[in-house]
Amino acid sequence: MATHLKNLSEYSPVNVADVSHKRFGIVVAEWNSEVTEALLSGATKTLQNYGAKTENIVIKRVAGSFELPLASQWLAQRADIDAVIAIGCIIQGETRHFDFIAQAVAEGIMQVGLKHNKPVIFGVLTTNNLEQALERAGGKHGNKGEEAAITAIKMIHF
Ligand code: DLZ
Repeated sequence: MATHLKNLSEYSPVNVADVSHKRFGIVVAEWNSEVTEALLSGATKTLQNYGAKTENIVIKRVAGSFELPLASQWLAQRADIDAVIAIGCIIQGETRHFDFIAQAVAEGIMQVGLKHNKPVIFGVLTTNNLEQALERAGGKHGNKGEEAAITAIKMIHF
């Protein structure tokens, strides 16, 4: 578990370790799939470690991170989904594409959570290069997918 995240049992008086009756939606961008699939794996394993059932984790794939907000909305508006995790990896290129996509995705994902009054977690890496992304997708800097899953559980038990 990421060191900066508090132990879940310290975080809330309720037994947050049990999410066996919760349903999660995960949207995964296919761009930089080597990274995003590793993030997805980290997220799903973490949810399962805290009791989530495989059949209660709905996974949907979209082309790129720009599509994450709308797809997150499609999941967030489902009454049976308790929290959504949006997973992507945006890597700095030689054009300003990076800035536009990163900004739009962050803003869009936040808006979906506010609109649907439901946790929509920003599990998107924004890095200078692939190496930095891999370091955060199971490498020396942990796995942002795991962090996103823990954040979703914390928010469900706010
Ligand atoms: C076009 C594009 C570029 C240049 N870079 C990335 C990236 O680093 N990460 C990512 O998730 N998606 C990228 N995309 C694709 C856009 O997110 C989007 O899928 C397309 O612009 C179509 O809307």
